[in-house]
This record gives sequence, structure tokens and C-alpha cells, in this order.
Amino acid sequence: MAAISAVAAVVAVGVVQTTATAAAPPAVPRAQGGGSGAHREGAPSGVSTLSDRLTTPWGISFLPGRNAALVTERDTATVWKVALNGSKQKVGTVPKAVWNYTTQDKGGLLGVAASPTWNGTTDRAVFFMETTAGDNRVVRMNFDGTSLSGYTPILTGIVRDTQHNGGKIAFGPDGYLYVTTGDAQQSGLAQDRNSLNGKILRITKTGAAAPGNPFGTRVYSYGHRNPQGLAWDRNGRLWETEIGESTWDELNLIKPGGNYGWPKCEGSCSVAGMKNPKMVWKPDQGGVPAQIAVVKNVIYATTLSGRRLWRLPIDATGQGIQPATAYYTGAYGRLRALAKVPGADQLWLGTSDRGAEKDLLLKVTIK
Ligand SMILES: [Ca+2]
Repeated sequence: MAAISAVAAVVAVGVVQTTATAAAPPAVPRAQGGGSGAHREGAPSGVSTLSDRLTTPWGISFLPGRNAALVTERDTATVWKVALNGSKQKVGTVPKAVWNYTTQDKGGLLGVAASPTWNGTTDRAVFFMETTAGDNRVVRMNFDGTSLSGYTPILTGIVRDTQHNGGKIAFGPDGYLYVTTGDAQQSGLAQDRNSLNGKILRITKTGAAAPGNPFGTRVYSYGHRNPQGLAWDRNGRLWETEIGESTWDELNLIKPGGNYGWPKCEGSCSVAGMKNPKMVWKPDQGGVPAQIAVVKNVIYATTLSGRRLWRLPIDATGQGIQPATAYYTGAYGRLRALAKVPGADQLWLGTSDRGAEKDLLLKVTIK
């Protein structure tokens, strides 16, 4: 648990383009009081190594009522239980997950989400998204607090590929499971509302379409390329990060039934019926966002090739983003897994792709 210098690097914000600074932007009101208030709330004040000897941690899900989280490893299909003090124990593996280094396959064991009412006894349900040899799928397993059992697929047949597998899963404030799926390098699937790919899905614990979905199917929003991050703000709004093709990566505010443009639009465009992102990144200028988490109504976003953590304050309208600030640029390599610690103004943050047993879980304190 070696302490590491608090803020390794803060870079200029000019590399991030927000809708407030884009050409011909929509008017984005400043925060009342000259902007000196809410947007300064919440900033990283310290970072330390919580746990080490991990291999590409992909997902983090805290267990209700326990001072611990489940952490998935993409390449090994291993699931760890990690306590708040960083001690970890292997609780099992998820069957059928495939990750092939020789083909640079980006699938494998991806997201994890514990049932919001998980207690280890009457409710033992934990959920995973994985890439198998034949598909991407969401599965349920039982977790009694010590070990995993009872592998049960609940949603299969999501097209898989060597790239663009999506993989984030999270329970919303409404108790339903949200699932991001990539376009599997078949961009037309993203605009096909009958396809499970290129979507945010909203499903029940049995994999069925959740009640109230906009099209009466599992689809919640569409027109996504490779969505990686989901988080809700304190007003219950859903935000999403998405990796674009070559020009723009995106932060989107998700509305049910929304069409987020891909493949017609990458970044912002003017196509009737398609929603523009609230912020975009150039992939080679701090972009390629992975996961997001919200602390004090500030969105934090990890980046892969960007190798930094972005602080993205939600503005006073609740619909836009104030100027962004980067932390830890280059200090830890690629950053992927991210979760807020329940009941604390802290983040857990995972490094990625450093090699077998070389990745870290970091703890970031937000002041
Ligand atoms: Ca888009």
C-alpha cells in the first residue's frame, strides 16, 4: 500500500472540446455565482495503491452491505473479492469466457454487477458480461460471500468480435440491469433496432426486456459504436462513454429511445433525430475513454490510450459539462476499471494491460 504522490500531473484543458467551446455551440449557461461554486466541488486529493498483482481488471462492483467489491479480470476470467483495505481473495472464474492474446482479442470476462439486494443468502445473484467463443452474453451466478457457483446465461447471442464488444453492466436506480454492447465491427447493427449490438440494453434479472423500455424490446438507446462506461448522476441522469472510430470519442447523456448517431455520425453532427455528445475527445489527445463514475456530481472518466483520469464537472443545467481537468497523465499507463466506493468520496481505479499480475487497483480520495 505504497503511497504515491497526490496529483501526478494536471494538463491544460484545451485538448478536450466541450459543447461549450465547439464551433457554433449551443448556449450553455454558466453556473450561478460566476462559476466559482459547484464546479470546484470534488477534486482528487490523494492516490495510493490499494491492491496489486492483478491482470487487466475490467469490472468493479461493490457488494451491498459488505466492505468489499467483486473485481473481474478480462484475460484470466478470474473474479476477486477485494476488501476496503485492499486484501483480496479469488472467489472463482466465470466459465466460457475467452480472451486470446495472440489475436489481440478485446473480449473476455468484462463487466460485473451485484444484485442491488444481494445479501449472500436469500439473494446471491451476481451478473457478468463475457465474450465466449461464439457470442457476447450476460450471465448470472450465485455468490455466497466466498465462492461463485451456478453459471446461468440470461442473455445470449450478442454478436462478438475481436473488437467492439462493449461490456459494461450496471444496475440503475430503477433496479434494472443496463448493458452496453458494441457494434462488433458491423456498424449497420448499431442502427438496427432489432439487433442487440451497438446498444444500451435495459433488462430484468432474467434477461427479459425491462418494463417501460422505449420500443418494447431490450433496447434502451441505440446508434452506439463501442460504449464502455455507464454512471448515473445525483439527479438520476444516465451518462455514457463511447469509443469512436478515428476522429472523436464521446461522452453522452442518455435518453430512453435516443439514437446516438453511429455510424452516420461520429462526434457531433446535424442529422435530424440523432443526439450529439455532451463532450468529445480526440483519440490521440487524451481520449479513448473507458469507464465513468460520479462523485459529488462530478463525472470521472478513465482513458485507455489517454492514460489519464478526467474530471468532468456537470454544469448547472445538469445537461452539459464544464471544462475538464486531467490527473495522473502517464503515471500508471492505461486506465480502465472505475467505481465509486459506497458511502465515501473515493474511487477505485484499475490500471490495464501492463501484463500478467502487473496491474494495480488504486484508491483515489476526492476532497
Ligand atoms: Ca454518437
